[in-house]
Amino acid sequence: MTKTTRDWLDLATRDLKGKPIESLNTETPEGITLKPLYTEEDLPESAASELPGFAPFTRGVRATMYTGQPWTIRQYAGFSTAEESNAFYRKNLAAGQKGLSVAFDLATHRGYDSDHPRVTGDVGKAGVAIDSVEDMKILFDGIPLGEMSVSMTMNGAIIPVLAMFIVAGEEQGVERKALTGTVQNDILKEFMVRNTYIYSPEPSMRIVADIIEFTSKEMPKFNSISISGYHMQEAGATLAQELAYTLADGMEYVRAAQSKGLDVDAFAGRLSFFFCIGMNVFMEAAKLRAARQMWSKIMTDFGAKSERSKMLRTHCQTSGVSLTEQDPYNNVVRTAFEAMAAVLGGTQSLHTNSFDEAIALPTEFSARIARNTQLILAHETGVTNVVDPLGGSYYVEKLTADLAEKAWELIAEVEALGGMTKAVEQGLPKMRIEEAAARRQARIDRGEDVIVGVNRFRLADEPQVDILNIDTDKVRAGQVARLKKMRDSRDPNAHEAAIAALEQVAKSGKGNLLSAAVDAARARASLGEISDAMERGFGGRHHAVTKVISGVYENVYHDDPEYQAIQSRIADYKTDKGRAPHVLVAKMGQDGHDRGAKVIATAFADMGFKVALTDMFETPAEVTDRAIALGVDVVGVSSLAAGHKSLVPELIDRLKDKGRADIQVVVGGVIPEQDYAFLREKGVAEIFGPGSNVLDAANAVLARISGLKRNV
Ligand code: MLC
Ligand code: 5AD
Repeated sequence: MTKTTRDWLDLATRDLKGKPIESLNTETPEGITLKPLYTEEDLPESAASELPGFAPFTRGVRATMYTGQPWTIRQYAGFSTAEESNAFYRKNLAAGQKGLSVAFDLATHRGYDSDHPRVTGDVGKAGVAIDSVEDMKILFDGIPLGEMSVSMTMNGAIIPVLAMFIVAGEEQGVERKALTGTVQNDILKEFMVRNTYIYSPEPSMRIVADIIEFTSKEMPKFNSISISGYHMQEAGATLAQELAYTLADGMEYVRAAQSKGLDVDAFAGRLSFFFCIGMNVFMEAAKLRAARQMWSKIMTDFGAKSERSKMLRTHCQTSGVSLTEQDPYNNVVRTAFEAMAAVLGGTQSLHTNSFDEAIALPTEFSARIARNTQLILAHETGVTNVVDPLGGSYYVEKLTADLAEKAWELIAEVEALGGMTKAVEQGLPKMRIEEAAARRQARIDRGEDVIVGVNRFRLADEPQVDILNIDTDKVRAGQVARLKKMRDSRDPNAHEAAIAALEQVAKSGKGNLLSAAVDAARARASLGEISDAMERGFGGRHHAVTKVISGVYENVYHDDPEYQAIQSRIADYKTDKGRAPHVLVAKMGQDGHDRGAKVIATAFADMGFKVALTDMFETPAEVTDRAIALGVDVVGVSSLAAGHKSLVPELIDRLKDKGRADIQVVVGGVIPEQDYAFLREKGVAEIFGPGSNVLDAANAVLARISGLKRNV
């Protein structure tokens, strides 16, 4: 006799020895209740009839998907100089990589030339330094831009970078219409999470619209934007938030392009997406399916007629935050599962992270393992043999529908505020994401979210791994020399005329910024000069206001004995000294990652510390002045982009010079073990690497402030 779910329930209840079946439910951070079993009864109606290649594309954007053509293995990379990055790209392509993806250094992201005084610690770190067309030509030397598709992750300084790319193509003899690739060009999420903005939201949105206009007319094979949820998840967003805010951003870009008078079908087919794929395998696959389904509806509502306009095509990258400094070879395994999830979700293009992610940029060895993870997936597992292998799974289909439902709610909230530009100005999505991040940190600290090798199954002795070291002084010197040579040899009249014209386009609101910047790049204007011209035209740079949110950590932790213990120690300190222990959480250099700083500030404030947070992108001199003015006990530097070896010693020296060596400096973030001794020698009191427990950190900082522990 066929069994029913009722029969299953009876059987399961017997297994449970009296506990209710609901005790097996899982509450996800997205607010979805997972049941222990899904059956035909859970299948959404639409799931039965959907086919790949047809709107709403739940099962994939192409009819044949990977059976026809596998996804693009597109590893994000860039470091040091254009020469070195070019050599690295060529090796990778020879070893099976299929598309390029350029990582620029932070100076470039923020629109500064390598010789700018604000970026001395950032040149060539975390990406490649590009100052002009000359660098761009070297970067793609021997790589035919008419054939190889190139992704460039650039947002703030997108105008000079894309202009230089177009001119590099020209000088390779490649017409604009033949250029294939993608630019990230997604500024809204920069204001939300990634922080490499340069101008205020309004002129920034004009830049996006001008690029969509230019590329849709002149570069038909080029994807004008990569609307990115990746960084939201990295910043702590739930998958529903990542999904919702990414699509809401997309809606805003469509409106921006329409405001230029463009027909939706003229540009929508070249909008592309980018998602993060974390460890929740089925939820991640469901997220990509839901994203396609939802975007198809959104674009239909925007009046799109062509099927292509309704397709959500996406790149994915495995999650960086899911990887650990501890027992780092575990990261190979994590990345492999995540890559599988991305492929089961039907991604078009994929980057797999290297296992040394939490410590430094990839070495040649770790990059090889990361690439081979995809090659093995594509060639050995059989995953490409069938289109959408998860289609029809009771669980995944239901999860697809559940996630979409949650995301629609969040989109409605944003739309009610007047769309994403307004929501971003009001800080709503950023706040929601920061809350989610603080909750996640609390779950990890409490061991509710298990991370193997970190909060469970920890190794007694951690293996040391070789890491990539970059001599930034050398890179900077080379860049400065090349800039000088270019400035000395260009035609000053042509250069000045092009810069003046660009400034005028920025100022007047008339004309196309990218078009004017192409002329400037051709006249050998540098990246910084092009950025500055627009800055003058727009009337300045954008300064974000930083805020510490409160109560989130307290909410999750209030009944935890360890948390209560530190609260009472802080209370004792207050009674004793008549004031709270005072900490300044600082971000220095062009490193835009602020999740760690925000989580620490929130948690410490909830425990009872008095906490201040600096603005982003501060110099050591600025942080010194702020620390002294506030009268803090400790400066906690959060560093995720390798600036700690230059910026932190400078901060300590400046505090000393001002007679305030008593203000102690602690450092947290991506700090390789190899650098600990160096930092301690420079006077750093405590170092908190990735995976540090927030309560442990708080105890250590309090001990320092109370004088229980002194520098030796
Ligand atoms: C694909 N094609 C097929 C097919 N599959 N044709 C027939 N049958 C099939 N089965 C066609 C496509 O239609 C397309 O042509 C061409 O083959 C290429 O395939 P694709 O699927 O479009 O792949 P790709 O070119 O790789 O483009 C993927 C993309 C694009 C659309 C998502 O935007 C992209 O490459 N994005 C990468 C973004 C990225 O790398 N970002 C890094 C961020 S790192 P046609 O003509 O239709 O185009 C970051 C970190 C940080 O941001 O620093 O913070
Ligand atoms: N090279 C390779 N990967 C990089 N990432 C960032 N910069 C680089 C680079 N220069 C990856 C890391 C990081 C994510 C944002 O992108 O995985 O977490």
